[in-house]
Amino acid sequence: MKKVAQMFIVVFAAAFALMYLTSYLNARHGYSGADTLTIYNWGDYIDPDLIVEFERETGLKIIYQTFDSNEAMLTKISHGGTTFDVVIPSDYAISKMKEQGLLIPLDHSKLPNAKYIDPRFLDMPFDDENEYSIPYFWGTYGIIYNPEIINDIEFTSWNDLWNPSLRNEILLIDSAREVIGLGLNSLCYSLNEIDIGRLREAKQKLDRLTPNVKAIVGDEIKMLLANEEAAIGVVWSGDASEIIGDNDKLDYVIPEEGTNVWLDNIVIPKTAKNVEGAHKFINFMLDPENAARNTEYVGYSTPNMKALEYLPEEITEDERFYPGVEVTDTLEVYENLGKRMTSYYNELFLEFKMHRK
Ligand code: N2P
Repeated sequence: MKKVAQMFIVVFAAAFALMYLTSYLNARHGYSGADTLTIYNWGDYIDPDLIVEFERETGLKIIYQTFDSNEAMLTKISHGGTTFDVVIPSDYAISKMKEQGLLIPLDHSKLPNAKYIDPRFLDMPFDDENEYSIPYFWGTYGIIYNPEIINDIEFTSWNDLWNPSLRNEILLIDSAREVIGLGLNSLCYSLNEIDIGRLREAKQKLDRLTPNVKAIVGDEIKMLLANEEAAIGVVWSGDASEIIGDNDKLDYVIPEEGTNVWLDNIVIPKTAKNVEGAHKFINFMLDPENAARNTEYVGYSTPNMKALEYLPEEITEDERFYPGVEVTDTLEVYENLGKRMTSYYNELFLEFKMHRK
């Protein structure tokens, strides 16, 4: 009898532990189901009012988590143990996710609002016919600077960043592809360079930028630059537009050697538990009025043609943030460089960060 009681206690304890573990994982990894929708997005990349409205409209509860680089997002998703329903990766990351079988094809019959997307952003090489992805925001990567602090320097080139008078004045985004990319671009090499000699040369050149680098940071870069904590930032265009919205003394330039033009897209990962809800969410974000509100809030450039009609001209006619095809055609899109090269870029970036210490 005693044995039966002991067994009962063990079984009870195990069941309790399992229940506890499940609820812990639910909270930590955003496990979702039919009445929830788990979204994994870049930080500061959606108007929170739209989330509330979507919840009200559909009765779904949104669980929201953020990442700050494609690499961090890829690591988390490919390690498994998450059930995100909607994710917003960039171009080359989508090609990697496809390669790893991490995406579910979209059901376009459930996305009638996709017709508002500018065809210029459709059928991209990383996802022919938009089988898996729908454009969300796009932009460039360049230099934002405060002319009042740096008075006589006129920024036109990546190489202007190396000017010795800019000691401790530059903020960089904590992202491998971007920082290694600026080293490569300053040498007029491709952003998709795979030649080890050229990559090492770019890294050595970046090491020489170290005295001018004040910090390597995340989304706080916007607040730091708007508050004039540094004179220069190397940022994504949408962040620049938001910073300039807060402090119009600053200006943004696409350096003459060229830069990256990127496109972030909404996808549904393989592990999604609410594919129906994910389609509803994508279609909701594609609604032109919602897309326009999201654009005004986030500050990035919308690929939604119809949304442009709801936005003030001072936004849509600003060529710093809505450059024409004649400019974007000269810029480079990141390619998926494969596992080994990606690790090599990450390694170089880590070495560069160590060099600063
Ligand atoms: C938003 C970052 C956008 C990333 N904070 C550009 N791909």
